[in-house]
Amino acid sequence: MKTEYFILRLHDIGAIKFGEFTLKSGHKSPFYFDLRDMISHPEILSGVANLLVDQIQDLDFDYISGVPYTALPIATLVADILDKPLIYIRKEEKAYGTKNNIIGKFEKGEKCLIIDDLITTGESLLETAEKFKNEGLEIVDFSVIIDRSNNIEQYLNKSGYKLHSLIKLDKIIEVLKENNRISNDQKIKIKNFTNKISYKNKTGKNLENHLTKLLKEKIKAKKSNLILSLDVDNQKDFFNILEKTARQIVMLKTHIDILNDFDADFITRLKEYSIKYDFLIFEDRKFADIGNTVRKQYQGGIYKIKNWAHFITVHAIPGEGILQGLFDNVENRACFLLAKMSSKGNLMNETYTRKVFEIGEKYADVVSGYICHANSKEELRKLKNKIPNGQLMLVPGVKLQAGNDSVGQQYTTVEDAMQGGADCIIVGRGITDAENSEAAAKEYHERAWKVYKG
Ligand code: S5P
Repeated sequence: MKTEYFILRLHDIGAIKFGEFTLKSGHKSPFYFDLRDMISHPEILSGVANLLVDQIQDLDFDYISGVPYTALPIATLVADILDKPLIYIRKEEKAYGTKNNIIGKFEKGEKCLIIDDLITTGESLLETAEKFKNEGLEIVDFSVIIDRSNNIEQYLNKSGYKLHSLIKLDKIIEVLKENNRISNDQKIKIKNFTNKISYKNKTGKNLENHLTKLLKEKIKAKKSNLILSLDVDNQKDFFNILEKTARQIVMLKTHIDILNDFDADFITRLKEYSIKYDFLIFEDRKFADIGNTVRKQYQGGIYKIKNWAHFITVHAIPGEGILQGLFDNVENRACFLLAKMSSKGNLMNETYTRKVFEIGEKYADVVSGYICHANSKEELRKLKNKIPNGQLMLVPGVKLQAGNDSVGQQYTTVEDAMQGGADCIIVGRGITDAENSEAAAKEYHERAWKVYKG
């Protein structure tokens, strides 16, 4: 069966529908895919199995798996044709008996290819892969029938996976239009819709403010994703470490109120360093009060943060007023919102994080991105996928080895942070407490950049 014919048959049986459908996200979509009924049409089912076989037969794997329910019968046919053993994961975790969540026999350390019917955000495939990996299997390849995502391959690649998709949404539209199954109007509507809701960009705009652009350009120019968090309590140590590490960093993060010998000269010197070594300045003040108070804290007091910090951190907990208080009538300044902290037991649940992204999207002119931490690259990837297009993800709680400190800090590795989609990593004690801070900064810098550049 040819792909074109397969697309037309899917349309015939109502697996591809056009009209107005409300998605889980609340968006109204002009099209809808549901491949469950393919099992009622043996010639389509075996046709798609053969197309998948053509696509994957040269890949290196020991087992085939299908994500229940829709992809499981298809994976069964593919496994039969290729004479490979089939395994799959129960949809509901077993609460009793042998806690065996994989059905079928397998050897740890062997490779499994996963088949699914559709891919949009990649979240469910990544979750499935993680479950297999927890059981000791190696996962490299995903095979999907319809890819309706917006460039999900590149994200999966960064997490170490390869996506093989049979058809993309553009191809479906093209074939159906050529065969007069959809009108030009419908075609335009579908295109507009997919541009509008790429899986991580609800408004369709590239939400890149002037400061975001500047940071992105600096990342490229310095070939560095490293933000140093220089949390020491005196100027001597501060500038000693800065002198040794400044070449490696794209941005310096301060906690100005930690210094016990702060004076106005400190800011003059800091600015000189920032120009000489070409890094941006980021004061991690974590503002969290009503608009009127934060405005005074930001612009006044002894630190006058607004005058020297390109970026600040802000908690969205007080609501939008905090951003109005901070940035109304302020130019050339932006912030990062705390979306998911690294400290153990923090109260930022999924709903909170989502609302932070919503506020950040609305105020994208002053919000350059988000501070997000998670203990695995998969969890981080999920966060990254929800961040509006153009905004950045900075990941704190990063060390060469995962672990904790004694007061709640949790660390993930440089590789996990970067593979999870970090634009920058924030590193403090991993560098400042190292015997040789220069060498440590170099190592963090190089390891992060290696993943970033792919
Ligand atoms: O969730 C967070 C957010 C931030 S900004 N977790 C954090 O650790 N940070 C900051 O990153 C924290 O205040 C500190 O300055 C730095 C991490 O330091 P480290 O020594 O644990 O690497």
